[in-house]
Amino acid sequence: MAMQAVALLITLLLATPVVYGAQHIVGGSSGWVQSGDYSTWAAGETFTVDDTLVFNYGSSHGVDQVSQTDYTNCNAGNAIQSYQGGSTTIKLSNPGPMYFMCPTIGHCAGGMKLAVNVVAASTTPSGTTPSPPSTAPTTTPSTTVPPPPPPPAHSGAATISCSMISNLVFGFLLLLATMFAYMG
Ligand SMILES: [Cu+2]
Repeated sequence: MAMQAVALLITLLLATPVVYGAQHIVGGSSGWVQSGDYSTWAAGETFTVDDTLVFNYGSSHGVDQVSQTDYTNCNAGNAIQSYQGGSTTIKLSNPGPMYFMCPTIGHCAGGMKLAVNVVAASTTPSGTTPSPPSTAPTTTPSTTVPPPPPPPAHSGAATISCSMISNLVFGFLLLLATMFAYMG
């Protein structure tokens, strides 16, 4: 029973996905489209530093990273970054809000805009918890390995005790000889 529980725990630990940089496919299988509802989509996701946003879209669309004001006003005129090409991967390098919109006229106003709030990796328990178990097992064996060194010290101690014993034996023989000399 206990073994089974341990085996189950190990299986669960191994099965836990490593959360180093999750990929968020914007809009899921629908992708980055004109009819998308990206505030609802973003609300269901947790964006952590080192995660990536993947925009998949048709040729009539694009991805502009914009300021909060430009996001609100659907202004693509001051884009921080502009992307085209149908597939754009953006790494979320820093915590804080990020705003995106489609620069095609009318698309942003129609809802083709995305706001994400990127959180630091340490503040999300779901992102941090899985990693310690993977490092803990590697640290435990390394602390158990060192013990081997003792042998040389032991042989040294053996040499010392040998010479001490021979000294003791020699001293004892001397004592015996002296005693016999007195008795004789
Ligand atoms: Cu568009």
